[in-house]
Amino acid sequence: MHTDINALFNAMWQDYIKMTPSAAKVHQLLGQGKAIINDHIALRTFNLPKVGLDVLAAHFEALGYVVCGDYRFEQKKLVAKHFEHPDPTQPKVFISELLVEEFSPELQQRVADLVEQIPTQALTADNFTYSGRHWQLDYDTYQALLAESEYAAWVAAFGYRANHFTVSVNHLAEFSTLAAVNTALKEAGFTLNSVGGEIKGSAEVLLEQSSTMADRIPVAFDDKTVEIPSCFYEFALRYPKADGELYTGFVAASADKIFESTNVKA
Ligand code: OOG
Ligand code: NI
Repeated sequence: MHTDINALFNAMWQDYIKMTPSAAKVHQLLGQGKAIINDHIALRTFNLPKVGLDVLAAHFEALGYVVCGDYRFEQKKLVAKHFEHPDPTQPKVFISELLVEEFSPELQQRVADLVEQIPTQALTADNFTYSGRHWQLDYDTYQALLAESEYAAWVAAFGYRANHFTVSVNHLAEFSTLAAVNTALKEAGFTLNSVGGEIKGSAEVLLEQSSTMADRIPVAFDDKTVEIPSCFYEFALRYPKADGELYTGFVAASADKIFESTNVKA
């Protein structure tokens, strides 16, 4: 496990921008050359004991992160938790896991076959949270997973890495509303996730979020290389609670739609 929080996030960012060619352009557009504060990053996994949410969380808990909220997504058959660091300038971490047992026996078997291939020592290695996939995967298996769960297919194809970074709009010098951020992104040619509207949430729930649709990159399956959705960029604007401090949680109804930023089918 990493002992240096900045080293961990730098390595995760380097991996993320390889998966997300548009991220560097978005970064330049919104930051105008200045540093950008990340609101949060997110990771995905399957809930099998070997590699469940807790296994990923351990890499962040070792650096001082503590669990601060949990969330359930009935329809997508997912649960998630979010973690915060005592230093509020460090990104929050949102980790979800697929409830594998709620799917068909065929999906359960396919996922078990993937997870079994992860070498045990990889799970605690420094680089696990940006190590990608640890298994063979043919295109038919990807398609079979996709038929039941976009999420399962994404994890199978991309494995363990940040599926998005999130710009803290509160900290941007040039933009003060999420609508202004969205307009700048669209004018620059980026496609936003419009599921349930471009802005998810509101001042009333203390959090507004938007995201790009994931980039598409060529992914090497065992039998062929195919362009599929990889990772996306998110934008978050937080509002103060009654005590004046910014809300630090997530909003399940909004998160439910952010997950769809990696959908293959519109
Ligand atoms: C996570 C989706 C939820 C948020 O900020 O609400 C989320 C994912 O796509 O893995 O990131
Ligand atoms: Ni997010």
